[in-house]
Amino acid sequence: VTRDIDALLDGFDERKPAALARAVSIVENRRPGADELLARLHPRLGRARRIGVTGPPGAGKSTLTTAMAAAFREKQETVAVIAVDPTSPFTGGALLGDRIRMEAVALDPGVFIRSMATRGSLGGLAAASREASDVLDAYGFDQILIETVGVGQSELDIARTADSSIVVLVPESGDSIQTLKAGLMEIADIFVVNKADRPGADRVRMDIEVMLGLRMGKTGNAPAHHGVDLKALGQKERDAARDAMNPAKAARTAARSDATDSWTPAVIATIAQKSEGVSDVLAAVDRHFHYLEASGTLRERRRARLRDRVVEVTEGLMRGRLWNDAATLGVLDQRLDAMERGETSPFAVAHELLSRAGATLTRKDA
Ligand SMILES: Nc1nc2c(ncn2[C@@H]2O[C@H](COP(=O)(O)OP(=O)(O)O)[C@@H](O)[C@H]2O)c(=O)[nH]1
Ligand SMILES: [Mg+2]
Repeated sequence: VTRDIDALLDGFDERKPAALARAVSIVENRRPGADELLARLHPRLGRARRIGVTGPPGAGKSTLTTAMAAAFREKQETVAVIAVDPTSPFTGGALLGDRIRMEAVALDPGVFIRSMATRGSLGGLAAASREASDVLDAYGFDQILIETVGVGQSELDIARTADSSIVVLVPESGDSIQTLKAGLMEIADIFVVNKADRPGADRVRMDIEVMLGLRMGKTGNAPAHHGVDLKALGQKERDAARDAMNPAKAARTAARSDATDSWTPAVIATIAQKSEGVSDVLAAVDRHFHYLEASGTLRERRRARLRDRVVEVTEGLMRGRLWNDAATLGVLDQRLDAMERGETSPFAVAHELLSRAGATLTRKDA
């Protein structure tokens, strides 16, 4: 296995697409050697920007992702796209549509596209998309776009592996408030109101801005609302006070500021089908990345991700080693009689298993 991985890494150095495709498949399908491959790739991580694109089905995520990929390419940046769509397996019409639309950019060697359908648990999908992102990062892609349907906890987990999260809504999201309550509000670094060619886009944009403004007010980012004597203030303070009474405007102003101590999501209208507004989305992504770097949030987020990763891997290793260990299972079975008679308890046995597990848990071969 190690020799195979050496060959793969050589392929990475020579930027061979076949090596990339193989490496992605190995981690996606958790084939033997996946852990060693990821371990060897680790020193190469950290260059790519990971951008999540999340939102309800049909909002235009794939269309926007494709338009963003094309826009990045115009700036000579390489782009990888991971489309995670548990609601539509490969045979589904929606995904077929995605693939046809994406074909235009797919012929470009500076673009890599991989669809991941649900296989086993959604939790596994989050891990697979994150590890695939690691491989793409190590290979040297500038931008990694991760499309996921924002409908449940696991999809939010996928979104959380991104540096910047874009939440896509549409005018028809009369349920937009509902969507936002479902956790999307918390993960959104940038809101896109797509299908702005349809009526109601302004309304949705305003709703989001009001909500952002109210949230800012609550967390104390905006000046107090009450008892402000406008005449006693300078122009700047007067503007700030007026903004405070108008949450939507306050949010718009804050979203444009270069402050690095806080981030207020930009709300951008797009017609993804015609690539309208897409350059604004890219500019917002750039500004967000600048904020992440300048505020130290990027480093914080990446360190938190490393920490989570170690916890997750450790738990997986412990579980696998313990329950695949014949001696451990033997002791467990031996204690059944005593537990049945009430002479010992599951808790006491659990402690016993753990205290004799040291060598099992730390052995290197497993
Ligand atoms: N009118 C309009 N339709 C759009 C726009 N963007 C995407 N669509 C259409 O909306 C449908 C769903 O788009 P898709 O990108 O597959 O959505 P996803 O499920 O969020 O990935 C497709 O028929 C697109 O052509 C837009 O800006 N305006
Ligand atoms: Mg899609």
